[in-house]
Amino acid sequence: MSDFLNFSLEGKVALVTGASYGIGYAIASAYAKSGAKIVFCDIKQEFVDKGLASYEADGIDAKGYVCDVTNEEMVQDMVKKIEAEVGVIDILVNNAGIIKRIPMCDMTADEFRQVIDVDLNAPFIVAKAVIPSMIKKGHGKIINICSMMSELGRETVSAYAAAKGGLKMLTRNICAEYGADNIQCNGIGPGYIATPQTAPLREKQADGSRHPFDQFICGRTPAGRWLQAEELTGPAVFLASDASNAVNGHILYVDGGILAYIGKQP
Ligand code: NAP
Ligand code: GCO
Repeated sequence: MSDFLNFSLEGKVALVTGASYGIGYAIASAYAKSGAKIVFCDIKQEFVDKGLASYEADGIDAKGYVCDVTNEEMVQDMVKKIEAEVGVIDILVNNAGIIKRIPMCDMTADEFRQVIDVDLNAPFIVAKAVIPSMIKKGHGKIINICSMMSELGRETVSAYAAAKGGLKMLTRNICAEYGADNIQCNGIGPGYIATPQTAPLREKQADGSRHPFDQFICGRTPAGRWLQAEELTGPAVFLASDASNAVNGHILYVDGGILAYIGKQP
């Protein structure tokens, strides 16, 4: 089969940041099932250990590293260790992220900076750490996990939207700067996914009714439901494989149709 129809990740080394659970875990697991060697990081050893146990339970041989992706020295050390212990990173997924849902005028500058640090500065730091070896190897794939908030705003998520909007443009700029080195940098923009990050938006109310936001999002999604992290894995494998070598600087929205829909009529 020609490379251009090749969805396999056989023999590739994939680093997924923040992949002990949630979206990162789903993507890393799919990469393993597509033949890749998985390495992931999390900020605490206890979460790395929990992630390793989950991967093992799923029959996946993963390697975990403790690394705060906002810390450039830790990231550089981690990438050197991965290159020595596993191999040069062929695929990077900048997945680690946080959100703070606070009305903008109630948010401190430090809280704003914390979100920008993890959701925008860290993808820059990790990409900068892996690109030199990708250039030497002659290829690389970088996938940044963007968001509906790369395109839309909503109350209480100013820092997150600013970060994810910036991540969309960082994605395009890495494409522009390193496309000639056969590095493809694309984004995935998930819709609303049922993970720990969105659990507060789905919590049952005291009277047992659905959370208002839960009802709102189902009305804004043509699919009429929250999406599952596993529904991102096909697009993620595509963007990590040779099948997408001519796709660069693109944000692939996997949102159940949210961005195409004005919302269910009342
Ligand atoms: P999640 O459940 O909160 O998981 C986030 C992961 O990132 C956790 O493993 C967390 O580790 C890790 N992390 C956070 N800060 C870190 C740091 N400084 N260094 C290393 N790891 C760090 O989130 P998720 O829902 O899976 O989302 C993953 C990505 O998708 C995020 O970028 C998010 O913005 C994006 N996204 C999510 C949705 C959604 O609806 N869920 C939709 C669009 C985009 P700890 O647990 O140790 O903090
Ligand atoms: C929120 C949600 C969203 C999702 C995701 C949507 O509070 O609106 O957390 O931001 O996490 O980014 O694509």
